[in-house]
Amino acid sequence: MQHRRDELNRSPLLIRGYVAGQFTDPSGAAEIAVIDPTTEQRVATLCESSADEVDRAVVAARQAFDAGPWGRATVAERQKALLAIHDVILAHADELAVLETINTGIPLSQTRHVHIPRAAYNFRFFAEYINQSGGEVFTQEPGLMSMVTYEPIGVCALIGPWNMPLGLTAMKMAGALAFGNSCVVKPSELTPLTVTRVVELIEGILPKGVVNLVNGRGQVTGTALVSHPGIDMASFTGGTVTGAAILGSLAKGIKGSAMELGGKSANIVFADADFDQALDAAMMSSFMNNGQMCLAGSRIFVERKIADRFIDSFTRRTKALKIGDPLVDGTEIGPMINQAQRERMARYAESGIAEGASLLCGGHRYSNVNAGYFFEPTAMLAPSNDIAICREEIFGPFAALQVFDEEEEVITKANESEFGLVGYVWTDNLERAMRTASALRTGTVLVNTPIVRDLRTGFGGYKQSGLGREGAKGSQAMFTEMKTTIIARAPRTMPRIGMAGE
Ligand code: TXE
Repeated sequence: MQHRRDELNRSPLLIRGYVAGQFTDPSGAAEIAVIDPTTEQRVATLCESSADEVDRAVVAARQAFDAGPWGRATVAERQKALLAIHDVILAHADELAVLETINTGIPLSQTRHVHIPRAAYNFRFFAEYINQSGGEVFTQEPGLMSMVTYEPIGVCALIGPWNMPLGLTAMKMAGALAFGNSCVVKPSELTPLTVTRVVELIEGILPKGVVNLVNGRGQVTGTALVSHPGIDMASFTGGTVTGAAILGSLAKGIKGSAMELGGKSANIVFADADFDQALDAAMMSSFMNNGQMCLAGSRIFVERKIADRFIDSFTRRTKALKIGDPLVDGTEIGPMINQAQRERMARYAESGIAEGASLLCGGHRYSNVNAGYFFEPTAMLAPSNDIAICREEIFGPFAALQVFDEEEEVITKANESEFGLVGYVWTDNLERAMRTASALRTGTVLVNTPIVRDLRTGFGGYKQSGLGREGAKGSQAMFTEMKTTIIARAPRTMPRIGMAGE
């Protein structure tokens, strides 16, 4: 693995666009260094797709959709292609996991066992789903039939984030392709390595122009893509501010949108919960993925009766997290994606202290390394829910703990958020679990379990956490147009107007 990093340092990859079945000519493109956040060394050079290249990608996707065979392919043909993509990702799983870890700083144990298998499974899931899903038929009266069918929406702009680059982008690609669309994919400019490699690996599986790739910054390539009149919808995962800007562009063309945005998820631990399970899960949902997860349960509410013990154990375990090179076995926390994210952590630690929170551990740049954007895993005890560390998405290894006394009080506090992505509840009392789950204003509630993703269910958020849901029916709603066809099977009785002219 280290040899792969050395190799990339010696000869960085060239990241280009892919349009109508060909990697694009990078001459004249603005070049952006893609950095390994562990070493701060360049591992690739991204040749930015200009507005012109974006235009060519959208036109290629349009032509593939309007005139090509994919939108008309049979279910069996689409299944075959999706399963081939699944297989090719799994066949290259080790290579992709190492690339993902080098590019993101996320520990290899997680990219290898979670990100890459999940990326592959998305394609398999949708291959199976399209075999089972269908439309609906209603009869209003004898002789009249209403038929609802789901048809591909057309050209989908798929914009991915940097915190799970392949897994989250693959979810969008699998859904869009399964329902017969063509797409233009734009990975984050910080983490284009694995998506670009997969586009290379799947060459030949799909007709030309069905999958196109553009690479570049949000303000350049991203803006050109979401404001292009030739797209039919955009599916975006990323920050809420960026999501709002994209919605503004889409609104001008009345285009469809699906937004998976930020979160500030509450993790409520009642005193009757299984203490060890709740603690293990609180650690996981605060620090997995280096804490850079939209679904992080990093706003932890602990009932007073167990608060001292819980906070003490949580702090000791946070201090003991193994920080280091994410390629090395046993590393639990790697670097932040870039310097800006590391500085953001430090600013939140300072703001927490200024607003009266106590620092339990961490709070500073981790300096026991020669390079890399490392930050100490941090836990703070907050005096109230109103301060920035309890309100804003921090997106790093940073937990804000609060103590509560009453069920009603904690539900109110959990819902006092602009976000509504996930809620975690830990209790042994079934009625309380049901009450709390139904009171939480979030798209997903997890009771006595850390995150579990079941693709048959929808994932997405209430409030500023997004629009739409990813997974089975949610993805179908996102990537299809619902068409109603009403058919008369017998002559209709209707008022005969204008008969004076007869
Ligand atoms: O991501 P952005 P950023 C949150 C997290 C983080 C914050 C900012 O809190 O600190 O967002 O992160 C593309 N038109 N999340 O700025 O901007 C961009 O190129 C079209 C939550 O790094 O959201 C990239 O491909 N595209 C999150 C993608 O949007 C644009 C995951 C995401 O970038 C664009 C990541 C534009 N105007 C960050 N501007 C989650 N929900 O999981 C940017 N992009």
